[in-house]
Amino acid sequence: MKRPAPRDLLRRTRARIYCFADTPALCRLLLDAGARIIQLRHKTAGDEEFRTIAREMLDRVRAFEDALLIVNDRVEIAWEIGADGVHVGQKDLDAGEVVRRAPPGMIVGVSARTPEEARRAEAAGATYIGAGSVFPTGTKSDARVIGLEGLRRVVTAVSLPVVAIGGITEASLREVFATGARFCAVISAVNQAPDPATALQRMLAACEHLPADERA
Ligand code: TZP
Ligand code: MG
Repeated sequence: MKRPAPRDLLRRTRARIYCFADTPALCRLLLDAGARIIQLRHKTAGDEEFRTIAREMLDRVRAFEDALLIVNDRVEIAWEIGADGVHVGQKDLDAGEVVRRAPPGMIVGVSARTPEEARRAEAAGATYIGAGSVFPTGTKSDARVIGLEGLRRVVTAVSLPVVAIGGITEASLREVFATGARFCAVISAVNQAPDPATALQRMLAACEHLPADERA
């Protein structure tokens, strides 16, 4: 059967924790634990190393018919390897240009801290908005905190699904999803946990008991 377009898979995905990996091994571990959205985020690798990691991660992701690989920042590599999506920040490429150049059906995620940025990204044709940092985080040194209220304002400003990010832990999932966010993006609370697979499984299970948001 033909694989649905990445955007359709994103709309349907029930695993509401958006994960990050910078190695194929971590990618596989997260997929095996139930992740269905993996972002390759690697700030320091050169393009050659990044391309190799991306290809290997895509191999792992393709072992699951409903899993998605989203590439952070390096859109050319994402297109070259046939990734499911790209994610760009406000300081990266222009969202409209990325949307115009992306293959049909590809996911284009755009970071936004304010309702204005979110509306602009929606008008440019983004597939989802990444909004944060919701809480203080040690993972991104230049992250500015928007809080739950800031997140709620972004959620209300657009009809796109919103991926909340920044300092989210198992304990804060309920209040973050209560803003109407569709996914929670989590780096340290999973990847730096003593047992990442168990940490992710606990978070995915916690999501199952929260009210479903049908915005996506
Ligand atoms: N963008 C805003 S906050 C952040 C990014 C990439 C880091 C999120 O990491 P953590 O460890 O889940 O706070
Ligand atoms: Mg970026």
